[in-house]
Amino acid sequence: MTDFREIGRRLSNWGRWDRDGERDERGTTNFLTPERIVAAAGSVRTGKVFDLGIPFGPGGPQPAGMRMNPVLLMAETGDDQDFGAMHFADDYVFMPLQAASQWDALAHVYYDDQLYNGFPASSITPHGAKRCSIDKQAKGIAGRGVLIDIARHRGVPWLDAGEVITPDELDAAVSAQGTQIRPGDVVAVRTGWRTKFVQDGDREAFMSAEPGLGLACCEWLHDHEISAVCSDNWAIEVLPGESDALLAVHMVLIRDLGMTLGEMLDLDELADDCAADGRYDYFFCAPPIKFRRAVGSPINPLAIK
Ligand code: UVW
Repeated sequence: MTDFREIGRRLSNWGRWDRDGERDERGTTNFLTPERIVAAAGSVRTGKVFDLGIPFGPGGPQPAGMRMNPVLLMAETGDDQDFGAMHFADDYVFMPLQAASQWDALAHVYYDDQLYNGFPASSITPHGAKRCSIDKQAKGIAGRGVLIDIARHRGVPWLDAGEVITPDELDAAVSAQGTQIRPGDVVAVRTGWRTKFVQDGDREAFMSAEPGLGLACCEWLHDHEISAVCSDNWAIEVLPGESDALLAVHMVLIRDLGMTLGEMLDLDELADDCAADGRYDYFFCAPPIKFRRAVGSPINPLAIK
């Protein structure tokens, strides 16, 4: 079995972005420098916008159990109001912040009593995370996005549960697409797992296992100085995983590299367009909602070509 701790130690970014006595809480989104954001704007050529968020509602992928799908409740419908000509509608949403398209904050996953950059696990309290919460990513996340369409590269509608994506396969797909990976890129890896869910609606199957990145991909993401990684599955990584520890890729990426993960994105329309015009890069923009001390945030990411 692969030792995720050894990989984590080797790839650690702890201390890398500490400045003037300030300990960093943003991690790899520090790769999104002003120069790279200016360069990323060059990927906008047609003005086509792709909405990569999945719908937030009762049709979501959460099965009965740990998390639930978002519930919308109307506080006002405009009925029975007496404000003259004006009527208004108001609403509430109840949802786990991890229930649909989302960023994982750097406080979302930890091990051995330490979060990213050595902050103690006790930073996470019943009132939220005092360190590495999602609002620390409020300035972004925006920059050059690159889609790596593994399902298309394999010539299948989707990869099956438990199928591992390796660094060699990432390289092969990138090269077949004619794409170049640059430092600071936000990479989106398409497995087709959401495509399958849209077809069969099987929540238990969607959540009980999945195809995804293997542990060796942590090094690939580190060496390419990727600022964030996204996927169309729910955990980025292959499940069951290759380590005896659950969510080993999460532990290395979030806690050791300081890399935020974008989960449950809808990459299908974008993937079709990239295959049609042969261009797999775009301007990517997905700011989190600034929930104070939260360990994740719903997002509606945009890819603009
Ligand atoms: C866990 O399930 C712990 O993580 P995520 O929602 O990031 O996949």
